[in-house]
Amino acid sequence: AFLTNVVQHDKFLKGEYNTSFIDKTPELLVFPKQKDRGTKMLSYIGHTTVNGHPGVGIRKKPVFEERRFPKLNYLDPLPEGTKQRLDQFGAEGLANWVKEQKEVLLTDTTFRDAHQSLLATRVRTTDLKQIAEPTSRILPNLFSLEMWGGATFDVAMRFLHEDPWKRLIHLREKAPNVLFQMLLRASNAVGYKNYPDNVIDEFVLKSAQAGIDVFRIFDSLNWINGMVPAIEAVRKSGKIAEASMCYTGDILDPLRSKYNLNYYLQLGKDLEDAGAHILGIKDMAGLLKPQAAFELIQALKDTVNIPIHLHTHDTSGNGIFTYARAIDAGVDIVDTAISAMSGLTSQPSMNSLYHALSGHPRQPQLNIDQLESLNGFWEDTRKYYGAFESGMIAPHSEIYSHEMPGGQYSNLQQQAKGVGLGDRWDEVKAMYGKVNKMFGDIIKVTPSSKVVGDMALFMVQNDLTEELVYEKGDQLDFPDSVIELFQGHLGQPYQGFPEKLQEIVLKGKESITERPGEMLKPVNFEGIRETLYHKLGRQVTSHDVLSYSLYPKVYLDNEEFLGQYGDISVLDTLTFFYGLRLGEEIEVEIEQGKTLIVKLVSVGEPQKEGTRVIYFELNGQPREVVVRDEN
Ligand code: 3PY
Ligand code: ZN
Repeated sequence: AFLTNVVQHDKFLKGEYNTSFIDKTPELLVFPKQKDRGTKMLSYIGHTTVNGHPGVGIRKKPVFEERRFPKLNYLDPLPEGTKQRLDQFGAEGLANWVKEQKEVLLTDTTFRDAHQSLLATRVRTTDLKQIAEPTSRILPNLFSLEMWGGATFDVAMRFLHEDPWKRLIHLREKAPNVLFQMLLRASNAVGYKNYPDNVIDEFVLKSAQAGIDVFRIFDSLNWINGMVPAIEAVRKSGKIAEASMCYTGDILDPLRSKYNLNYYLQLGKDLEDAGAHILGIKDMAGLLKPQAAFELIQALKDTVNIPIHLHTHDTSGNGIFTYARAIDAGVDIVDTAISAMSGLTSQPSMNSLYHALSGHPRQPQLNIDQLESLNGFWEDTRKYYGAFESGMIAPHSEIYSHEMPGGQYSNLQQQAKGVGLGDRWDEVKAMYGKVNKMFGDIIKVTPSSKVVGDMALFMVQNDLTEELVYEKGDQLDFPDSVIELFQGHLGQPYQGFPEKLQEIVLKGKESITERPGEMLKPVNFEGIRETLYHKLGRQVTSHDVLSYSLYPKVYLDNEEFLGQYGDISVLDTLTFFYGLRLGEEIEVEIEQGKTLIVKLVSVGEPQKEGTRVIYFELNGQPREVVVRDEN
């Protein structure tokens, strides 16, 4: 075990050791506790069978047909793709190659934004891992696969009890030919607040080393100052900085002149000057209308020299039309999702776009029959996550008035239910639009969108109108997130905060106009490593240190959970969410070549102390676990 600890140690692997390595590295002498993985797993399955899964509740475990997998020749060599091109020609070389392509290039968001927007980010690594290689064989011509970042990082730890870094590393092994893309919220990294600059630097570096190639960087107020450290960190790592402008409003509406064409052209220029290799247009709510897309892209093409990558959400149902016009105007790359994971709050369908461009000189190159076979897997897999569907079943053109991002809609709906406003959802949506105006018409995207949502809930809950907020403001206890926004802790909005409201919200509290990351004390990574090492009694990796730096409580809560139940990422998705049916038997591969056979035999009656005994067979031997009945 000692030798294993040595050769697997981060510093050993990086060659950072000398003869005092063993003396100065006490964790080498910490040996993993002999855990009974079987019992822990049975406890999880027993607990889930009896109490259900958070957000799923106790439901009958559904029965589905075997999932369909694409039939491919897996012995054929994997075709090369954009990843090899980046490795060979570097970020600038790749950006130039993109500009030379006649066909429009595609990003597939199925592994990130599509499920963040449709299924509350709940798709698990095991499912992604199973379809990663077929994806990389069927779609080697993709520009990129967006598969990390945004909300996937915290949801992985918080709700899926996974290590987000392992997802990245495992997928990289399975799909080594296509660029991996992540969504980085600039100074907010993959969180909801500004972090010190050294956290951003370290996070970018480690993400690049673990397999991210394209960083889509945005600031939730389109504040360039807030984006510069992230852009610089990405450039230093040798990877692609796709600096993005978030699109809001409507450049075609003369009554909404704050974010007009000139605003976006200036922003595009500023992002190019700040070092972007690619310019992203992040239309997070799906507000960019077809004619506006044409005019915006055409004008940007005349303004910047770097390729343009367009992202939209299909909430209104106009996504394909918007892309068609953007493609006519010369956009280089667009974001799509596999059909079964597309549409509505997700991205437009890749399959549909392919057909829509029949006969068009810029139709992308892809094998549509194979793409349909990939779609079969996603049609089947989406059903596993049925409990997380938002309920939106048809195009939602109201989006043009409330402007809520695709990824926020179902979340805010849940939040509203949580505070007893489920039956006033229409009011909440209308209030969201009003709050936007009160805040001076701000960019709404994580995390600024969350603040607008918090304020809308607060106002509906307290029966407040805009007038009442101004009248009674000194007696109101505004949500913390609202106070922090007006203090400047998320950065500065274009044309500043509305002064009157800022005064009412802050009640004399200080506000800043400097960049928050500059003022925050750098995080002491070595200190965290020590603390975690003592707390967890195991070797701590630089990935652990970063996860903790971004989300200390979520990280530690998950560690505690894993201590109790072990690594449950190895369970199949239906068992993970629903537990087992009486008499059901499953095989679980807990590590390569090591399989447990688990059968649920019976569930005991509730005991006086609120527990139940659950009877299993584990590899044919009877085993019992006691679980708390929380019903
Ligand atoms: C995120 O930040 O997670 C988003 O998807 C914003 O659109
Ligand atoms: Zn998005």
